[in-house]
Amino acid sequence: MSFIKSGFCCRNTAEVNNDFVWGAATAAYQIEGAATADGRTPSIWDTFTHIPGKTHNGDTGDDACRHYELLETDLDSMSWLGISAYRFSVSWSRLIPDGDGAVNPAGVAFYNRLIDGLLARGIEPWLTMYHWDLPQVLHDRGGWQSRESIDWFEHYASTLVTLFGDRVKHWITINEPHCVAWFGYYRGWFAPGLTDIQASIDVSHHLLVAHGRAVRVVKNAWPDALVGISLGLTPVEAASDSAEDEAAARRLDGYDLRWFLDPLYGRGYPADVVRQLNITVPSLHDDLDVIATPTDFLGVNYYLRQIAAAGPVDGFLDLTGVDPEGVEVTDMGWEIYPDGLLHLMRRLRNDYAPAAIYITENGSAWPDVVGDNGEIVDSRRVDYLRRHLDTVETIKSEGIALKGYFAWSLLDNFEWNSGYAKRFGLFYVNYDDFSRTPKASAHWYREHIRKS
Ligand code: IFM
Repeated sequence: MSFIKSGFCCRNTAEVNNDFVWGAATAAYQIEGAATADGRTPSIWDTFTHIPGKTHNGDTGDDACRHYELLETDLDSMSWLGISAYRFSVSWSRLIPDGDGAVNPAGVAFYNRLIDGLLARGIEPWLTMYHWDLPQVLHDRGGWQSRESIDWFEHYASTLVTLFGDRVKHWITINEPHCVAWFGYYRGWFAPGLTDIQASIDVSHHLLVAHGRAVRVVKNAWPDALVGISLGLTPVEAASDSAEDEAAARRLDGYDLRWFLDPLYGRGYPADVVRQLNITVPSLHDDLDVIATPTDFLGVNYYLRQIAAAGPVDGFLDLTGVDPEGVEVTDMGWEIYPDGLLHLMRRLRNDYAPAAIYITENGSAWPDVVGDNGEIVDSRRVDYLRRHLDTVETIKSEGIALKGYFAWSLLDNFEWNSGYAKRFGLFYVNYDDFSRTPKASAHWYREHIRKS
């Protein structure tokens, strides 16, 4: 294993880092592996990835990065990196194999080892409750399309808070609900692979209500704990200043951003989007109040911007996405656009005024190669990081309540339908022997944290 064995330092990161949180993030299905070990049952992603043709190369998360097995190694990597916080998600079906019943002692033991191992190294655990891996047994009972999912999630959140709330003080309820709902239930790209617009709307609503219930669970049990949601926010710009393109951009903005932000911040669902989609918002009960339960922070996952033009390509949205010409893109084909992060933050402050903001994901995929000397010189990732962290400084200088930054990702991992072909990690994972090697970007980020 090529990972540095020394470097296990325990400096007081909060003191060194002026309270700005420097972190790295991962998600359970993308790194854990051990898909059938110790009582874990399948999630919808296990099912989906085993359907031929759903992922690049037929890749699955069966082994992923073997993090379940290599936990200590990964904890040591984090310690070496000098991060003050680690954002991870819990595999619901590892913790509660039948979805809403008894806990699995082996699952509890694993997450206890993780949380205790972080705290022993002076790293704050940031726990994401749901990063897309619904237990298959619950999907078979109606899944997120069923209103019952709200109760299942509340039970799951209560279980997490009871088990780990004495040590976990930072909670993220749901990661990127638009990916779950839009990509999983309308586009069909993600698990469970449905293509039904009304189903996707119902799912988005149940996710948001489930989020609100979970916020209440956390705050009732631990009033001092901080809780929020992580939204994937990809700002939209119009391809030109024509009225048609501006209107197309507004439609996409409504669907991708305002659909989630507006109800979370007490404005209900945006009426223009309801009209445009020609859908029925599920019956509401007191749901809008629950969704708008105050949170301590908004998690922002930022990667790129989108450019929209009027056009018939995207069915009900009546628009077409435009790839800007002559711009630098990552291995995902995503434009590198740090200014978009600044514009987004200004808008969030002006339109929604979150109590605090954390960038809970930001990073880039590149076709990394191991050099003859064993080094991975990922200069383009370093440049991406540097430019986005310069932007972070600008954002802070404008007085926006940005309190932390989590690099996506700690290590290369299973990139959903792109399988293992896309590498986002600060640490290179050799998928033959599962060794980890810090890339140049890990060295750069480490130094950046040290100097901050
Ligand atoms: O890998 C994903 C992550 O799971 C959610 N946000 C975007 C990342 C990169 O695609």
